[in-house]
Amino acid sequence: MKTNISIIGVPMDLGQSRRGVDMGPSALRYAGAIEKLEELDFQIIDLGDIPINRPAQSDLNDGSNLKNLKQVIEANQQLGDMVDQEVKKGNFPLIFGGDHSIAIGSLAGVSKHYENLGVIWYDAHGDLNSEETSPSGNIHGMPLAVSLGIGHDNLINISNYTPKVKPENIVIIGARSLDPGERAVIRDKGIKVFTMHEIDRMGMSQVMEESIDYLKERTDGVHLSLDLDGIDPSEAPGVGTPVLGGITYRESHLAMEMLEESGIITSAEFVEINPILDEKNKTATVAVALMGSLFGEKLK
Ligand code: 6HN
Ligand code: MN
Ligand code: MN
Ligand code: MN
Repeated sequence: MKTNISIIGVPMDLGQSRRGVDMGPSALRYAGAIEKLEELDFQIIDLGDIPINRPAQSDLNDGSNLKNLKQVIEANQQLGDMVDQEVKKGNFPLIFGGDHSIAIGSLAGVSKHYENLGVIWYDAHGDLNSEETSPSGNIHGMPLAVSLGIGHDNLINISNYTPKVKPENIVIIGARSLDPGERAVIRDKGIKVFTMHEIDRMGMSQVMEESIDYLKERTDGVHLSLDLDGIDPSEAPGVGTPVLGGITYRESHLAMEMLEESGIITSAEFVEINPILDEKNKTATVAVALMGSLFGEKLK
C-alpha cells in the first residue's frame, strides 16, 4: 500500500528580507499540487497552512545578524511538532514553503525518527551560514548549518536536541553561490557537494547515481530539501535570490525520477517560491511538475 502524504504549508517570509515568499503554499496549491498527487493515487492529508506570527513592522529587522529570530524559532518549533506527529502516524511529510528557514523545523521533526537521516540539499546556495558568517543576517541562509548544530542556541535546540544531521549524511546538489564561511564549513566537515561544475562535467544522471549510492550506504531515511533557486532563473524566475547558471528543468525532472526509483526519500519540502517575482506562476508550476516525478508520475 502507498504511504499517505501529509501536506503542511508554511507561509513564512521572515527568514529573508523580501515579501512574497509567504505566498508559496498558495502558489503551489493554485498550480495543482494536491490534484497532481491525487492523480498518482496517493491519499492526501492536507493539514493547511500553519499560522505565522507577523509582528508590527517596527518590531521587525532589529538590526541583529539574525533577523526575526523570535518568529523564526516559533514557526519552526510548531512545524517540527507537526512533522513529528505525521512521521509517527506513518505519513510522508511534504512541506510547502515559505522561505528556506523552515527546513530547520522540517528536519527537527523528521530526524529523531532515524538513526542516520540523510539530506539532499538541492539549491544554488549552501545555506551553511551562521550569525558570524552571514553577509545578510537572513536566517534562510543558515538552516543547513543549524541542522548540523552550528548557530544560535535557540535555533539548534528546536525540538530539544542537536544536531539533527551528521555532515557525512548530507549531499548538496546545484551549488553555485557559496560564501567564504560556508566553504569553510564544507571543507572542515567534509560535506559532499555536487556544484554546477560537476553537474556539467558528469551529467545529472551520474550525479544522482553517485548521490543515491552514497546515501543508501549510510542513511536510513532521506529528506529532500528542494530550493527552487537551484533551478535556472530562466525556468524558475519566481525566487528571491536567483543565481545564473542553474540546473535545468529536464535535469531536475530526471533527478526526481531517479530519486523515485531509488525509493530513498522519506520526506520533502519545496521552498523559496515567490509569486510576486514570478511570471504567471511558472515557478510553482515547475515545482508541481517535479513533485509529480518525485512521486512516480512516469510509471503511469
Ligand atoms: N536561500 N548566502 C546568502 C545569505 O544571505 O546567506 C544567500 C542565502 C540564500 C538562501 O536561498 O535559501
Ligand atoms: Mn536555500
Ligand atoms: Mn537558495
Ligand atoms: Mn521522464
